[in-house]
Amino acid sequence: MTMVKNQVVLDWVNEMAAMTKPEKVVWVDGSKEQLDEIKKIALETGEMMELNQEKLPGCLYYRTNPKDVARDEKRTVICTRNKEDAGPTNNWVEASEMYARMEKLFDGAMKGRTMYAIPFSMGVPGTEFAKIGIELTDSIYVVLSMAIMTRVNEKVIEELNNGADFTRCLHSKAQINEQEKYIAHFPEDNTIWSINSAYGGNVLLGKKCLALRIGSYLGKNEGWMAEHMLILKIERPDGSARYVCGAFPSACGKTNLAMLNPPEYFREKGYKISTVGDDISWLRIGKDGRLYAVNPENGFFGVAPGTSMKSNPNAMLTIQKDTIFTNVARNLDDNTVWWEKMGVDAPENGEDWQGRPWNGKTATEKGAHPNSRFTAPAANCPTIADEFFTGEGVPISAIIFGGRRAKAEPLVHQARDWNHGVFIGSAMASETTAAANGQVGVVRHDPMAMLPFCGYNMNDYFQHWIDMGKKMTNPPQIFHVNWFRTDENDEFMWPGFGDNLRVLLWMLDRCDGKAEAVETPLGYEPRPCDIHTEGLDIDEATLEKLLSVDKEIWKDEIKGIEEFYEKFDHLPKEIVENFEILKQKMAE
Ligand code: OXD
Ligand code: MN
Repeated sequence: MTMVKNQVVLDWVNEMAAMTKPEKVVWVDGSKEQLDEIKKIALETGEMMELNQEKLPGCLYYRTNPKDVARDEKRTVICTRNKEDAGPTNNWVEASEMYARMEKLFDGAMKGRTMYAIPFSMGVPGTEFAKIGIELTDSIYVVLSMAIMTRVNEKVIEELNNGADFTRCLHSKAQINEQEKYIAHFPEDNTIWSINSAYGGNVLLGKKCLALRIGSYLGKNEGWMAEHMLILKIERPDGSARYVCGAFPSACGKTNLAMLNPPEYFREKGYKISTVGDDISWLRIGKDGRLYAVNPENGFFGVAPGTSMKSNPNAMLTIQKDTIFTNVARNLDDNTVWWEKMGVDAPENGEDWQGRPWNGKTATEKGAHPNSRFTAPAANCPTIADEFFTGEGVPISAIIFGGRRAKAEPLVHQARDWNHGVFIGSAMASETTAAANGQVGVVRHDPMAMLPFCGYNMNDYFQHWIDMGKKMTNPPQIFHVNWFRTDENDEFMWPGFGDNLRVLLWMLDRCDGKAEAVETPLGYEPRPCDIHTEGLDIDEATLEKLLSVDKEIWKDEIKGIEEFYEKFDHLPKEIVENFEILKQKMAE
């Protein structure tokens, strides 16, 4: 193994070890031999379990503490010197106060344990987009998950030895004490400290913590963007390839859209969809004035329930090997996994996500936790795009915002220009689902789907969007979609899933200046005849309804946006202007 020689790195690791007091420190180089050794330890101690190696080769099972099953936004903190720099949407504790509080918790937290030091790269090491981090952790689940979700290899160590800067990530599961759990970000020090959790979103520090919260802060200072967006490649029969990014709050079908399977009619014609990313985009302006995106991750950390051969066959095929399953149910007959809406019968001889005997035929409680997950290598995905592996950035034609809206939002609309699109993103909202918190249909504003992930003052984040637009000579077109519009009987009017390609094709034609549109108060919309409906059983009246904008409903929408904006004391004037235009148009 290449040794880490960078003295800055070694000093930091020694300092963290002096505080957390592990029995020993093990550097992780990502080699299969070493990961196999580490895996063996997790199986011996019972930290993880091996699944059926014939049916699910290389797959492991992991369970978290029942109180530690999701990202904990209340315990997630942005720690800056001044409160103003964390802004109105983040929890804030003054940085030195938080260090002092957490130093007490980290003191001796790894006693009797091994500290693993994981040098990792978000993005392909050596590319313009890549950023390096080192995560120190006492959890083997974290080691094995980081080896899937990020790039852990000798190249990263070489970069560090050449003096590369890095994000200092420290994690200890400590005692999983929920009263003393913190996921703390110190953007001014390029540092993340996480303690008392072992759930992925709180402890795989490359993902939400580095790639979004710290990433968005670095992007603001360095002139790029870190966004909660999937990246999709669409190839058309004429040989043209186009790339789009999409930002959606959770439970709005982001992973499904990223792995979309074209309807048969389009497949036969030669349309092809490939996946570049399903959750995070890093975006930079190219020399040609266009916006380029990479997916900085190396794997998928997806929600299992609802994933089936029908809803997302590509995800199902991705998770057949080398995958870690967390908090799903197990079938004890053949030591495989199961979850709700998997599309196969529930096991009678099963175990639920908490390890209790569970009979899927008679059970009244769920077998899998609603936020149970799979952690799978992106390379397993049958639709993964070649560009994912180069890490070079793909030119983005369109940015799509979306939410779950029963009535207010039409199937699709296009922003008049970049600034109007930034307004649309800043005002976007989604209705909560029963699965999420029991209150159905509560509208929650979530600008650019970044509310829990923006690592600095969101006023300034909006300004950064406006400023990026000014620097681009050929910016992406911005669209808003809503796959979830319902009719008088509360039935979805749009089929969704693969058929969403039909809407994407209109967008791409708009980007190419080839499709018609009509102007509405919200922007540009297709006429029903502009949407390809070949092979789809939908009538024009339904399409009309899907595309309609109800000014009465928008009176409340506008009130909702106004209330939401009260938080922000220095919204960019371009956003305020576009809101005024909307209000005028809705009043006409
Ligand atoms: C999320 C996730 O919570 O991707 O957004 O896990
Ligand atoms: Mn996400």
